[in-house]
Amino acid sequence: MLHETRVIPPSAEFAARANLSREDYERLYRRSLDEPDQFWTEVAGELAWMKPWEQVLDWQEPHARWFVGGQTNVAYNALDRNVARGLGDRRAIVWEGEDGEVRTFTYAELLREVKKAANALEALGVQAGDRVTLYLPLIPEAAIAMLACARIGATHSVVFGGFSVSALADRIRDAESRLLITADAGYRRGALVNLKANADEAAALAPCLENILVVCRANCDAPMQPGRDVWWHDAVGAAGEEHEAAALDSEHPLFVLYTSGSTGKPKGIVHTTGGYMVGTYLTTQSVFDLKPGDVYWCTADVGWVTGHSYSVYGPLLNGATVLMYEGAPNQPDWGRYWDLVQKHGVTILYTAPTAIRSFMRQGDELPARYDLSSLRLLGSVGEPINPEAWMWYWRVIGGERCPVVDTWWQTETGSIMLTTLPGAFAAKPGSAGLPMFGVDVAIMTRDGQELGPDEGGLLVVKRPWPSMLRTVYGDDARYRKTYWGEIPHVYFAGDGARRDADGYVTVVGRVDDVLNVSGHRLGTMEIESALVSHPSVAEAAVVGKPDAVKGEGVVAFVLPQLGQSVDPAALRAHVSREIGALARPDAIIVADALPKTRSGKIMRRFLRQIAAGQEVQGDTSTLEDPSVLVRLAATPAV
Ligand code: 6R9
Repeated sequence: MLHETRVIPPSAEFAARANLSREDYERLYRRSLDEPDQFWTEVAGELAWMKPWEQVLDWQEPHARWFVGGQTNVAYNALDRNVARGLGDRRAIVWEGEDGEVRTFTYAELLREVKKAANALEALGVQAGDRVTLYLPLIPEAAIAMLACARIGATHSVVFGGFSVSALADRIRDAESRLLITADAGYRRGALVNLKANADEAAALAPCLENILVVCRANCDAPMQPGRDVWWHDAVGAAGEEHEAAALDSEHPLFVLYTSGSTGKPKGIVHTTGGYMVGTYLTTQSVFDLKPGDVYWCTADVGWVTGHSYSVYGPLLNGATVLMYEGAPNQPDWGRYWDLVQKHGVTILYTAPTAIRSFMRQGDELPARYDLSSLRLLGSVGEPINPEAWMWYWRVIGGERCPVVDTWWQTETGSIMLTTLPGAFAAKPGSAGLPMFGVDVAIMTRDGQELGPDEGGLLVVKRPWPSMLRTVYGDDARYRKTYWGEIPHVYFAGDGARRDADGYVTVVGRVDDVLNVSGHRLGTMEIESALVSHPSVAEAAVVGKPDAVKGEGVVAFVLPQLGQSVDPAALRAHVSREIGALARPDAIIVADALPKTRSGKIMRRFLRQIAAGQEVQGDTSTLEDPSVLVRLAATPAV
């Protein structure tokens, strides 16, 4: 990646029709930094407000309030506003199940469903400010439930359907949710995942839960606990079709989304109403060059931030037609995405490098069997994309006709922060690119020195932006410390990066103990806690190792309890149960000791080298017993 020199400009055709040119970007970007109040007033003014704001930004480091005093509603802006401007008959969501079932909702139909769901939530006693946890497959009801929460001012907390009982229970408890919305089951690679059974177990661990609303996705014979459990089709089916969206303060919490950090407990990232709405609205429109008639597909599940901002809120705020696909990319085979593109005439595709690398492994023949000529723009998100995968995506999927936008951002940033606008700039494969409007980034050293071109350092943001996180749920001290306490007066992203002479930023990966496995963030500490909670394990250290498809794989070094032996299959199953299958170790190395300093700190740096099969390099003199490294390197993984 260091030697990547290719530069891929957009085709003349694409550039000629693009919403934003290079001159537009330069003018608007300068304005967004020099006259931020005017810039954001214009953008936010394109959306509907029930009460205008008095002040664009109130910044009391590290706390920002945007569009202060204003009142609005994100669901109103995504639905009622679009229906009012004549888009009622436009398709809002086209959904395809893994089993091939298709359901379509126009904007008018989606609005009706969301109003009914909002009434049903209120009938269950949910009020503005309450938290509602969602644990659902990727079905239309997931978007409907999110929007219904937003409509009444309930703060949603979506937990990815692949998470385990204990991960779900932790998140319900941390958010103190009164209501859980789940489904009887979901389809994954042809099999049924029994979400309701997990929900029941989690409910037993989370006394704050009062009700469970259950969508029937599979066969509807899930056991229901009278007085607590309610079928979605009963509650929503019986609800009225009239509902007025709540006028919510601009800083009203829209959602909490849990993400892994460098310590054991996942953080509940809090996003609020006005700023998040404006940020996702503007970035979706400009980065994806949205036009009427586009069929836009972001493959992310709503369990992740990408699914929040770019499968639901951003595109619907723009009146786009969104494709949603429930299942796995290889069900029934690796041609499924290309079949979906062909069948639904997808024009914009936004997916992750890990998926692209999996497709690449299957060869060029499979995509060649499908008509992909509807595509006009491709996007990538979730982890650094290696130039080879970028080129393959551009050549084989995009037919050398579609620009590829690599987009860097985070759960915390709420919306895209770095990219090259597709019609405005040439892309440099492997480099995320230039800052979005209002985003003021720099590369710094740990002690806050700004670095020059091509110098590697830490990626920071120097001023607040509308869709930034506001706090960590229930732990503002952690918010201050993690994001604004590492380097004084700047937002610390936790990523290493460098910027070239043209201003393009290349993000190289995390600098903390966070792994990026198939685009999903996992804390090494989280996995270690899961491992040591197994009776056979005394101690564990987890590191990442480069993986050709997943980006990073999970390697666990485990020390057995005295007199016990470690069963790798049982340990993997245990991690799946504790966190979810995505955290299952790829390799387990059973050790008789871990490399520790005299003060007892595990030197993960050396473990990373061993995991990657490299020679151990660096100063081992601080280790209590350097011979541990030799033994570990000679131990085969199981
Ligand atoms: C949106 C999302 C955030 C972390 C982030 C970084 C990595 C995401 C990237 C990228 C390089 C890109 N990351 N996009 N690295 N290039 N285009 O993925 O949010 O799940 O919170 O992950 O993912 O390391 O810090 P989230």
